Amino acid sequence: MKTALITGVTGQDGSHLADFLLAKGYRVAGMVRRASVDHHERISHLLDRITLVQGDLLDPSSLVRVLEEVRPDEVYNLAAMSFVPTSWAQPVLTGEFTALGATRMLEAVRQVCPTARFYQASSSEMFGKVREIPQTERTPFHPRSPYGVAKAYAHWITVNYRESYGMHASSGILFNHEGPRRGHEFVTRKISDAVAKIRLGLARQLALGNLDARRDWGYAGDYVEAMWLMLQQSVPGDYVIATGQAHTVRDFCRIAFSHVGLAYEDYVVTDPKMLRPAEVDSLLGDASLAREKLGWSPRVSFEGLVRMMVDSDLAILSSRLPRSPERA
Ligand code: NAP
Ligand code: F7E
Repeated sequence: MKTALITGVTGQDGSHLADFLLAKGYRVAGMVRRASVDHHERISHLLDRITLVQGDLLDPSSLVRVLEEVRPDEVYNLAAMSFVPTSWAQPVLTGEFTALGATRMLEAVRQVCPTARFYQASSSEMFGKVREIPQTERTPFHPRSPYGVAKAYAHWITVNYRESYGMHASSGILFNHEGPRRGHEFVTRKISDAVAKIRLGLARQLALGNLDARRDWGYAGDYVEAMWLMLQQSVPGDYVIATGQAHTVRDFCRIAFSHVGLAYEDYVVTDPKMLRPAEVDSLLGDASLAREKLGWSPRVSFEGLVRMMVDSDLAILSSRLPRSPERA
């Protein structure tokens, strides 16, 4: 039985990856940071099957202790400050978590379990103001936010540890991936939640920023398989993971609202406060390398993803509504 350590296990991807690895027969440990109130909603269904260990990317000694305790065969470094707008509000902390956090983790692995295989959660945000379309593993980076800059650092330090120490360290350059477990601040979940609220009479309007931003959106459940596949290769490497199709925020709204029989134009308003100091206008990934070398391809379509998210939010909100006398 292999042992995997997941940092960021309470996040969207960490919870999907834990599901995936448990189904593969792994012993799974998840690193969590201390909070005054536990927020384990995404992993509540598997708390009796995984081990939680306390550690923080800011504290190197905690990482060493976690690795000594877990002794993992595979380390998935998913923890980060992952919300792009917050990275302008907290640029230094973003660098500490998202950039230096990766170095602290790599250094701890090098000291405690240097033969463990390491996965770094790199991001399409590193391409930013894109130099070519579509983006591949060879496309130069031009990040447009403190988050993107921090991820570019973390990406290159992973390459550097591979080249300096011969570590089995790989990066997945993942394009946006979503699903019912996505945080509410990200645009897709913000839309699916608002659509459900409007359909149920709980809200009247949805305020968004740039409706013309274009993203290559996939399903998170499909993308965690690619992370695992990278660590099963005899040779480590870097892989773009994407669907190869881009859609605008407006497209997402149109499909989400029409799924419940509404027209988005009647509800969506734009709010300049949601615009970013520097926007990533358009991202489109080419995952040919992952398809050829890993045998990976996405399963869920864009339309399927939008419908899945709206249906999930409708179910969540409906279950919280007071029951009418005739339904009781
Ligand atoms: P997420 O839902 O925001 O989860 C982030 C996780 O990181 C949470 O578990 C959080 O713990 C943890 N974390 C943050 N700071 C930490 C610290 N100092 N020490 C320990 N843990 C810390 O993010 P996600 O969508 O699952 O993304 C997973 C990773 O992939 C992130 O690195 C993200 O930047 C990257 N990525 C995501 C996408 C995407 O589209 N989702 C695309 C490319 C790359 P708490 O619960 O305690 O806050
Ligand atoms: O924005 C536009 C916004 O916040 C997508 C993270 O997982 O993926 C994610 O980063 C687009 C942007 O994700 C609103 O301007 C319009 O162009 O959902 P998002 P993101 O910034 O692409 C990458 C790959 C990561 O690595 C990150 O960790 O949507 N947009 N109106 C809006 N965005 C938000 N959040 N809210 C709006 O109201």
